[in-house]
Amino acid sequence: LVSQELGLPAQAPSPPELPEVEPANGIVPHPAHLLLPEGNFRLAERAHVSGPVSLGPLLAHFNELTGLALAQDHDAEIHLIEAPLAPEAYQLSISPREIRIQAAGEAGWRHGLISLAQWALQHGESLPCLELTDAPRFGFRGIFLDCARHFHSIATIKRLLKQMSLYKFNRFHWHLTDDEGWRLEIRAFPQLTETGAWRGHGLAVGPQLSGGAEPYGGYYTQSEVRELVAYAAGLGISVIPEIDIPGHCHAAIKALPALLREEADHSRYLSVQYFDDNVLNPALPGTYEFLNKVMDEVCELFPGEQVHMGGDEVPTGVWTDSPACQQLMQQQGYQDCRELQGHLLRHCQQYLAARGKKMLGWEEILHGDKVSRDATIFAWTHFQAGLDAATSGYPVVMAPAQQLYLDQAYNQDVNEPGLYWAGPVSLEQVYACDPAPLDFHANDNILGVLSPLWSELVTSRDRLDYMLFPRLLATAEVAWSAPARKEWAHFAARLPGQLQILDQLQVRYRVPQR
Ligand code: TNX
Repeated sequence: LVSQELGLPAQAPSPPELPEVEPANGIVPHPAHLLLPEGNFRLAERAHVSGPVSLGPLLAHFNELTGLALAQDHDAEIHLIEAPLAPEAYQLSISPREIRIQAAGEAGWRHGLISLAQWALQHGESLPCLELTDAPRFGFRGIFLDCARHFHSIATIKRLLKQMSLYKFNRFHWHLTDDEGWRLEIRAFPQLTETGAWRGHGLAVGPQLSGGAEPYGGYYTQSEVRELVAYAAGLGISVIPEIDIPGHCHAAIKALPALLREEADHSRYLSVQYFDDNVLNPALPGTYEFLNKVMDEVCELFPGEQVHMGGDEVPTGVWTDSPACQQLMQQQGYQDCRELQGHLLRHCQQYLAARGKKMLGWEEILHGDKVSRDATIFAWTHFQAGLDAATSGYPVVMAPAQQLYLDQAYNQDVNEPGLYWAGPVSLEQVYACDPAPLDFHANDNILGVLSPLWSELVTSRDRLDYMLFPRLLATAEVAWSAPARKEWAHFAARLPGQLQILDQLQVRYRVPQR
């Protein structure tokens, strides 16, 4: 059955089932099928690896993780072998004489090497023998980092990408713009980062408004972005940029008032985060001039197919007193203000489509019912929103705040850092998330999972580690492992071995408490 599920060739009858791995030393995410035959393999620090392609980058990553110095050579004891498996599937076999990793190509070999790296990090040079067959449950396995509320350096992001690769994530959702800062260099509008990437005391964007406080912030140059995207690709991770519009645009509006503000607009509103001037106006020509140029540069910078345009949390009351909006509504026969948001996002979707890209957005991009069914919906307010979107025929990424938000506190203890609006979110709650319940009829539309780390409160790398780990491991298993392979007690028993790995990688995780 396993071989059929994974698209593996039929095999000779497998050996009798041996007891599974002592959970204390296990692999996360839990593989689809695992046997532990007798014996051990001695892994030399400079062992040789053979393979049908040049393995340089794959081995460099393995060596960095494990501290070993594997090198490619024909005369080898570790073999990467081409086999007709599904693209991300792999088989890892460790026998006393040799190690074999079979896969259709790079993605599978990488997964196999990662499992081997976890095994080596836990067992040292004497590796217990292993027969492992594996493939992911979902194709979209993502981690999200908000780099707008607080700026995180390229070095910090690279470190996160390495950690993600150790748990077989393949999407990095990069939140690049928000009220508190615009972090992406856009050549057409230098003001966006000259002004919009900095803030001083309080929430005012721009060092000149800092009231004496040191300017704080930062941004990514286009060459840094290109380098990061290439770095991620080397780890099997594609980077999804997010330009969050039309809400969450305080920094952009402050930076480009002549283009983005309508003087005669007297609408009064307040965003959830207390901004009263953070929404783009869908009826201004300047808005389109701005967005088109931003999208041009984004499409060029990010080779992936997916571009996230935000769409979340547009406050009520916006646009009601805008002459330009009133005119557009009349012209188009719109009844509801929310149609203006749909109008703008439909433009973005079409503009991106003409450049070969697909638009992604938070669930509110459905407001006004104007985007077409190939927009991917990121469900965040609650689980049911994802099921509803999938039922309506949209592809969906599940990111329910109550289960997968890593900015929420782990528990209610007064000293526990984090937000609470959807929480607390314990390790066990993350683990319990099942993104595609067995009896749900539109499971085919559920692409996978995203765990976001919003960073209003993430002011340091230690805090980042603390909020992410070990919850990121639970998300990894939610995204990868089949429901039949997921059991909290088993995961909890495998955790100490993983924490030991995180110690070796100097990750400042939260020590799990009862
Ligand atoms: C809601 S989730 C937001 C963010 C906040 C987050 C805090 C979403 C699409 N929008 O702007 O940072 O809550 O948890």
